[in-house]
Amino acid sequence: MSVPGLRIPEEADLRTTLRSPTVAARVGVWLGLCFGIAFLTGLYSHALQSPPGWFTPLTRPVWIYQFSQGLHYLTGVACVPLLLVKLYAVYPRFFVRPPWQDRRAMLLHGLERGSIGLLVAAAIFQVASGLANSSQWYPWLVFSFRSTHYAVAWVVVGSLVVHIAVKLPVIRTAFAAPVDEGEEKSSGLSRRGLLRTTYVASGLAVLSVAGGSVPRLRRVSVFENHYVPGGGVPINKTARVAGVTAAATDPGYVLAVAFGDQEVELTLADLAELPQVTERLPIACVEGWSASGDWTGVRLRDLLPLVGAPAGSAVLATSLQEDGPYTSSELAGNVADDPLTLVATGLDGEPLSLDHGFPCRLIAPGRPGVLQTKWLGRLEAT
Ligand SMILES: Nc1nc2c(c(=O)[nH]1)N[C@H]1C(S)=C(S)[C@@H](COP(=O)(O)O)O[C@H]1N2
Ligand SMILES: [Mo]
Repeated sequence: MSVPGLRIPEEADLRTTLRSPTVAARVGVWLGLCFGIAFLTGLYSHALQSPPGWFTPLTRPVWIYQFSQGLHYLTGVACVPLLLVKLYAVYPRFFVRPPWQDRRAMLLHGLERGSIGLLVAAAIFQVASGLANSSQWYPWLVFSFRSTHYAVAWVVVGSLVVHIAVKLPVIRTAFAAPVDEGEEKSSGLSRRGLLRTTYVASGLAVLSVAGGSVPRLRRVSVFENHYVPGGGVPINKTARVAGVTAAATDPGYVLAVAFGDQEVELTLADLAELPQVTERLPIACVEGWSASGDWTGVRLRDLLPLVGAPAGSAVLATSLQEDGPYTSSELAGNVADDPLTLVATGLDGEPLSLDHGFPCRLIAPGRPGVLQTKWLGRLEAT
């Protein structure tokens, strides 16, 4: 039955010079590159937060995680215009009529459609969930952001590999001819024009948020809100929101340091008597901003001998904060032993503020912000 005047369009009805493999393939290359970089940097970030047994975190250069996570975030943001234009260029394919008559062709068709459906859904999910997370909008009521974003990353990469393999002949043909081949002179947008607009849009999208890590770009980064007027390290979660104000300002505060059944309790005065160092280190939040500060405090490795823990022991750092996802973090042996890994009590020449982790917080090179535990209560060597 068909309704007069109402007909499901066919692919050929929707093809235009812009909605063509020529455009799709070119945008696809950039999209593949951005997804590839986001995938690798994402794997690295995930490994730091859920380290497999064989994994040793890198601590030099000190900005290695700031760099890799900055790339992760910015390539993800660059994907927004690229993905939209890519979908625009290929959507006529959505209306391809299945080859019902031929069972073999039907099977292949189904596989191809299935893998593309998976790829499109997974790619949209990655970009959307990453953006939501970076804007601290957490509609993650039923699933955890990190484990889901990680799992779906594998779906993207798997279906992308299949997609590229299947489309290789189309991609080859698309690149064999000049961009404007077969294009009639018209007053409308040309393929070159669309491609240029897409790349400019991606560049602008990156600039609109890059100020979260690149101070010079602050003034153009209209979507970046982690900027502290006058400079300095932003505050991710305040003591009030974390519910630690009472515990952190308790005059009886002590930092417990333990190894096996050995334990010492250090007051702030005890900490102040140990050798002090000041090091410039970045905080690089997984959510896409980073900032460096001059952190003053005691080297973590100088605390271990107080409880007889051998150099190179791994350390579990626990916050005074009771609930929340970041109340403790583990330091691999090489990180705990690093001379730049500090129990900080000062930032930028001032005593550490309550919101930055007073009485003391962890700061170490090459670590995701989520592992730079604030309001330390206990350090346990293992
Ligand atoms: N106890 C505790 N430590 C924490 C957090 C937290 O919520 N609770 N947030 C972490 C995150 S996500 C980041 S990015 C850094 C930010 O440190 P800052 O607020 O001093 O910039 O602290 C980390 N340490
Ligand atoms: Mo963070």
